[in-house]
Amino acid sequence: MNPVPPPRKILVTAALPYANGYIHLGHLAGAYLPSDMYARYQRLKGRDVLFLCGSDEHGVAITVTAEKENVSPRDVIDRYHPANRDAFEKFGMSFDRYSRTSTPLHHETTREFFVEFHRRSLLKQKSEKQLYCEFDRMFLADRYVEGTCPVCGSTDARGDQCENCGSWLNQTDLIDPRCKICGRTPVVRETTHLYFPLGDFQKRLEEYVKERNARDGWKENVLRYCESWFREGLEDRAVTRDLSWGVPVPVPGFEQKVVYVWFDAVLGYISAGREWAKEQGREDAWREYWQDQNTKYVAFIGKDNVVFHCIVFPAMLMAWNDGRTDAYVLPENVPANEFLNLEGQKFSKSKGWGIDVRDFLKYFPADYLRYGLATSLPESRDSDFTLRDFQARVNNELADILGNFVNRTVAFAYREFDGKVPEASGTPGAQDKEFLARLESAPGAVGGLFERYRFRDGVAEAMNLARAANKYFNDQEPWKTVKTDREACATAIHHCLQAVRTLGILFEPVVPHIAGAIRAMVKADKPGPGSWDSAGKPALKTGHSLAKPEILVSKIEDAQIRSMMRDLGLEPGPPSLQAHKAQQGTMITIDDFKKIDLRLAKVVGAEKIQKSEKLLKLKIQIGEEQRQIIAGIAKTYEPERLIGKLVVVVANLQPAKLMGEESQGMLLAANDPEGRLSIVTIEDELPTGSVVR
Ligand code: B3M
Ligand code: ZN
Repeated sequence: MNPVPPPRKILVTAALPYANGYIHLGHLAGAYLPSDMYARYQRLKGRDVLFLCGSDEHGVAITVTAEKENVSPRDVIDRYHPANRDAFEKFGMSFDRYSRTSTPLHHETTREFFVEFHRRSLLKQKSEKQLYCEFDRMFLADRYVEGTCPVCGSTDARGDQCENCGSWLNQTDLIDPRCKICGRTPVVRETTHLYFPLGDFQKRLEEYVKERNARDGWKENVLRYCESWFREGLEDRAVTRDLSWGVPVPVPGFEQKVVYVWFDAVLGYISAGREWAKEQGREDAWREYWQDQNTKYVAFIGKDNVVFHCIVFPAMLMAWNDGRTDAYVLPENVPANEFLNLEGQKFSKSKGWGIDVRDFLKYFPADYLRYGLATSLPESRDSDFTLRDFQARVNNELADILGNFVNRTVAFAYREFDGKVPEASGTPGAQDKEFLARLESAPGAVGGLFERYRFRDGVAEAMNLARAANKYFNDQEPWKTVKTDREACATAIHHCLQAVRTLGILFEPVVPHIAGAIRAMVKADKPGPGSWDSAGKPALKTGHSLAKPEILVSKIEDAQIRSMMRDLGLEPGPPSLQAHKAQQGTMITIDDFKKIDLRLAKVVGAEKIQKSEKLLKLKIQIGEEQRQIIAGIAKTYEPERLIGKLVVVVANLQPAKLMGEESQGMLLAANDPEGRLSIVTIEDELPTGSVVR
């Protein structure tokens, strides 16, 4: 007999969020929900998973927050670390360890790497010109300086990185630099730092990305970022900073400086593993994952961290591995997501636009949010999370498809078959066979997508199974056959109950709480490691008793969304909410109304806007004038259908930019609470420019 091979080890990490603010929905959609779905799925596949994360507690992100709030960096991290750890837990993140980088153990890991590199003379000492604020009397490391990005021209690039174009910058390249603390223009002074020879690794890094991509299929967006780095050419990078908050540099003469935050942050993943092992009482257990070349290591991140995970971290690990026998595994894949917007706008702390997880979960269960996010993940491009979509997904899919199928099936068995699984004694017909085959193949279909980091599609596939199950139930018409052909009825319900259990496993990675409730209804065991593959095979025995049916998912009312938006100060809401507000609003005078210049216009051109599902770019004629209007009607109107239509526009609205396009006015349209929409048109052909009242 062949010995059973040990289960494949999978190491999963999710980016370490800075402990300088609360986790919001954008973070979840970037790295956290996908990594958790992946880890949960792999455990069900029977793989030996270690899932690590923690707070990033060093760097200027922390010290700037501390200065702004007039507290110490320690105060900042001690506030946000526990808050974020708890928020993740409520959201259902199944980390094996959520650590933090301020621990002595992490400082030790960082020192180990640094000292090793220094001992092998890898780090080069260089004196370079850096920006120095004479007023604040300090070198302006990283985010302490802002200015205009030399690559894209964005005016709020930071010393180390431009968020707008993703470039990793050298601060002296910034145009019009200014001190983040006092706003003054800094001077250039010389300072000495230690540099990591990233350029020396370029060839090997290119090979590495190529090889891993060939093996595990890297995402297009990630490959594109890497290529552009390689094209520019990698350079030596300073790995020390003139700051006092961080890991002190363990090299004589440099004790007054700290290690660059990104150097220590990526090592935080390793420290989290060491901490986990310690807690297990097996201090070296972390090596079984990190230092076994058969481990598959997957690093989940958001797009702004690509360079550090696909280039810097692998280079650091290569450098370590070159001189050691205790070699680390490199990421097999780095499935970075793009950004999630909220109601069409970027999450922005300074503009007060966003929803923190801890706030959201005061209003809705974590699984609703998980499902809403899973169906709108920014996997290949930026995506938009709207509360209207969220509500629709929960109501129309989670409640009406999944919840309804489970409920009607169990309720039927409860009522007609004594709360037990009836016998499937009838001869299976074509529909039965087809349905059973579908059930059996579902775990492979959903799992195959998860393996390829296509979580949106995987979740859609799982929901499709629930759809197919509802259809099977409908086609079988058990409510009729219960009177005419009890055997056929029992057979159908038997199959439906098996499907309930299957769904209770396949939905575990995305909505673990609801999946548990589904399994509880058919009294199915908690799925153990390895249960994924057999999830589609009938497992409930005839006569197996069921629990009392319960409503699994209750629908979200408009009012619930409204009250959350109001409490969180989020305006504007979805169209139905705006309409509602208008109805409730105060009365206006005729003079107020006269301020609005409504005009008849003709649509003379219309086209889709790339990257937007909602927006159309219209060219309209108002008298002599032609204008461009960006209208959110693409889901209802094909551009061609609009040409020649007589419409009504607000002609004196201040121009605004939508998706980079200027909109010079607004088109009137009616919206209903279901999100349907109809533009306002004029019946008879009056001249364009005519006043509308
Ligand atoms: N803290 C940046 C961020 O939160 C950084 C990630 C570290 S991952 C090692 O986006
Ligand atoms: Zn200053």
